[in-house]
Amino acid sequence: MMQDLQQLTLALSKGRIFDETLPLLEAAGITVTENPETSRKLILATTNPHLRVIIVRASDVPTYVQYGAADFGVAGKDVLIEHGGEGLYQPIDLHIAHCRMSVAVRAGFDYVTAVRQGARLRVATKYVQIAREHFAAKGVHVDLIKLYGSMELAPLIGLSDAIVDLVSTGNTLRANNLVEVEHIMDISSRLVVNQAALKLKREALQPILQAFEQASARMA
Ligand code: PRT
Ligand code: MG
Repeated sequence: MMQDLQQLTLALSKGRIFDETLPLLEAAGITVTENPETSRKLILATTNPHLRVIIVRASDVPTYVQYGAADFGVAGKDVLIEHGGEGLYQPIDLHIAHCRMSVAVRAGFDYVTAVRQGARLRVATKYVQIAREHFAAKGVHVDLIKLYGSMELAPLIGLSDAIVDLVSTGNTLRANNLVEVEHIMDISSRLVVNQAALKLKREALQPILQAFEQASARMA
């Protein structure tokens, strides 16, 4: 494929990542001229004729960037760990879309005793990589059950003893009578850049990366 060394494609997901990336783009003097919440378009123009934004699922951002279909993108640390980061250069923590990865159980479930007794714990999660590493490091034997959403339901309905999920305000856990019993890691979103684009399109990318870096340092 012939590389257009001027044209840049930025992969974002709808919702919090798009919303929280907008101020960073503004800091680089760039406005996205369409709103993904009201438009059904998946390719959005910006005020910079050399930059377009594509809208993809949050967990697909690293894949688009890895294969060079997008030159760069914004993805949560959770998504990047699960993807593995192959083919991605990760230069900047943008300090946006903050949350934490936690273990939660039904209120009243004796997690400490369950873990101490060494019985296999059933853990439902979308984040199997993170969960596997967390429990392996503790020497806790787990059966991981992969889910794609609504993890909070699993302990309530007897699918699992615990969940590994993202927590922000804690409202979702509280509403479902679950409690956080372990904090695994803090999560924020990072800029990811295709490794070939970083070399071939450095001239076009550099000013945007620099503006992102400065704007996100102010948010840290
Ligand atoms: O929604 P979809 O299935 O399309 O994909 P996604 O959930 O991966 O995307 P999105 O846009 O919801 O999340 C994108 C990124 O935002 C994630 O990869 C995280 O890095 C980050 N982020 C920050 C969060 C949250 N905060 C968050 N609170 N992602 C998800 N949540 C969910 C969480 O899973 C739980 O269900 O919100 C619920 C808990 O929120 P509280 O405020 O009730 O605690
Ligand atoms: Mg979501």
